[in-house]
Amino acid sequence: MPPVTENRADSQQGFATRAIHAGQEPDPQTGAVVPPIHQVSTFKQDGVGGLRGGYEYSRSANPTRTALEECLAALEGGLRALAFASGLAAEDTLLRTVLSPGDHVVLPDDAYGGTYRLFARVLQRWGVEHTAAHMPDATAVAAVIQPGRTKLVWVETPSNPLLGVSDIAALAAVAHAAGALLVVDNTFASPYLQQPLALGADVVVHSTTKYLGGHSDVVGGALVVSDAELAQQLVFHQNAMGAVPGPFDSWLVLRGAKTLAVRMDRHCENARAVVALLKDHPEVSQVFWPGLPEHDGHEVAARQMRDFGGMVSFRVRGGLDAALRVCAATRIFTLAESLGGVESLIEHPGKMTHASVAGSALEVPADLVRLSVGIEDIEDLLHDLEQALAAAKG
Ligand code: P1T
Repeated sequence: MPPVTENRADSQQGFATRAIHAGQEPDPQTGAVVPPIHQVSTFKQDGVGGLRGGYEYSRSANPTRTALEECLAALEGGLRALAFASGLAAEDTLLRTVLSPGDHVVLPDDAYGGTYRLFARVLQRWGVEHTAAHMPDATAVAAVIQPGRTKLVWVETPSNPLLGVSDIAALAAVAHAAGALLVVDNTFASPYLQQPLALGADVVVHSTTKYLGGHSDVVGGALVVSDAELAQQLVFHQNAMGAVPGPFDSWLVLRGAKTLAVRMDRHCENARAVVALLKDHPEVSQVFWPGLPEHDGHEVAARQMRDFGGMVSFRVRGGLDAALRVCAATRIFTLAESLGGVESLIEHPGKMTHASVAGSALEVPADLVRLSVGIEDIEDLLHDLEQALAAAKG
């Protein structure tokens, strides 16, 4: 396994330059300007232990995955990134690296349903306890910390699906005062809009399935850290647990990441226009988007994010059935789970992505609809939403 090295990207470069070049020098043998897909499981040794490029077996490390990991570390301003087969695989590896039976974690009261399910249905059986807290309120988080037992504070900001915004620096202070790690799931913002490590977070988690991949054609995950010792522990567990992405999936995420900056700008711009339509629409009772001045977390978001993102949720005045009718009526917004791709998606969190949190502190309103606003022509998106909202009345 190659040693953990500081990422080689020049941290002085701008974001878009790093996205296109970090970890992606032209291939030294052929000059190929894009890193090759090293579709290989094992590497010839020149005598036992004589590794040519530091690679021995692709679960431990693979050059295409290394390229992705170096790029992700550069984008988050971290020391080391690790790529995984999915966002949940990244989460599981992190949790079983840093937690032991008897430990306690603070979880958000708004988060991706699958993340909650991992804690409530899997880790709990291994003796890890959790308490859900309202993460935008750092005082409420401090109040549920169990001194000596709480090892980790987990936050999504913006959160899925209610777009809550939490103050990363404030939560880092609360977690660190208790000797706990602060983990930030940065999936909704992407590293282009928000850099949690610079704000004091210890670990950044990504579902690279979303904005980083950006084209709804790959499932992947990542962890990014600044601390060398934690990096070493994670590298060990990544190999020991084995939930790694293949070379082609690594290559797809890397290809997607190159255009993250321009895509995110357009996602944000389109979301802004979608919110303007929804806000005054008679069938809509509430709109969730951190860019709205009346949003509880607007000031924090304006401080810690570059822009407000492409995810928008709203409540439909007519309740559950009306919300389901809207979801069924769009023509350009595709009814599907997931988010962050170039195409616009619509979904009903209560019955889809967040069905697993029904009855828990994370249960979402039945009349809630979530949009992943894509980068199509905005006139077409607005027209589609207008006609779908007309279906709300039935
Ligand atoms: O799906 P996967 O790559 O395993 O990532 C899980 C995950 C982690 N964190 C956040 C904030 C997420 O939104 C997700 C996945 N979310 C969806 C599939 C969804 O539609 O919300």
